[in-house]
Amino acid sequence: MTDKIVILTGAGISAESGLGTFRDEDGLWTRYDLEEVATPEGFARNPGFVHEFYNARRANCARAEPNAAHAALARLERDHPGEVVIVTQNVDDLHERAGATRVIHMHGALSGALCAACDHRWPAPHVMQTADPCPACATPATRPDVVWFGEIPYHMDEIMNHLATCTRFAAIGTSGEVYPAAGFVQLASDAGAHTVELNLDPSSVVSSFSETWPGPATQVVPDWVA
Ligand code: BJW
Repeated sequence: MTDKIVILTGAGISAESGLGTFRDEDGLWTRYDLEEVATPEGFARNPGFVHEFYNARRANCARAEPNAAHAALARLERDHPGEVVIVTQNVDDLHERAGATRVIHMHGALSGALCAACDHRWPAPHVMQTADPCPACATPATRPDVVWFGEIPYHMDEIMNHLATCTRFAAIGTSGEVYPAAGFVQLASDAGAHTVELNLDPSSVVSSFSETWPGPATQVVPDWVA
């Protein structure tokens, strides 16, 4: 039987590339109120502030480079053709820039713009403003194409199919605080997969995993892949 390896990644995998996590001591949610920058209601209240937040994140992402953990996963995919799928909660593009090709962005991407009026999508400019008109319907309702609290994550049917048929599941650099991603380990386990957590600190769902590899992603992921 061939392996199917589903890898869930979170902010921790990009931390050593200089992109902040959300819930760590110096994380984004210690400096920003998530209700204001990561909900549709917050965006409706103050779209300019939300655009500033994401414009800064887009600029940071452009400056960041993939690290040894991203590279190790790209190598795993190359060495096991057709067996590896990366489901990332991250909105950066560091997996792709490291060479991974099968990447599902369940929380969207900084590189995308979305029209809140007609759902048209297009590549985001470096600096976005609410007044930017949608190229399809001309409504000035431009928003980042990311998934906020209360919105439905992208590609859920495809992800559920992968989880139901995987033989191995790994979660890397994610706190297990946000659903539905935090529930994936249980779904993979129910499907009979061997499950591994690779994280700096134990996540909220660590007890659901068969095995844990504690440590920074740039050290533990290359070792796990080897
Ligand atoms: C390292 C490291 C190093 C650091 N090496 N590791 C009650 C119960 C259950 C669910 C809910 C509930 N109330 C509400 C909900 C639903 C809600 C939710 O989960 N809320 C919780 C707060 C309770 N979820 C939603 O609303 C989601 N939608 C939804 O559920 O729709 C319903 C539905 C689902 C499915 C089918 C049909 C319907 C949407 C969630 C959207 C989350 N959006 C954000 C923002 C995205 C855009 C952006 O980036 O700005 O996504 S919030 C933020 O959290 C972001 C992340 O992707 C997400 C997860 O964070 P992550 O990646 O885990 O980061 P951290 O900071 O939390 O953790 C980092 C980890 O790395 C730590 O563990 C560190 O130790 C580790 N680390 N350095 C290795 N060097």
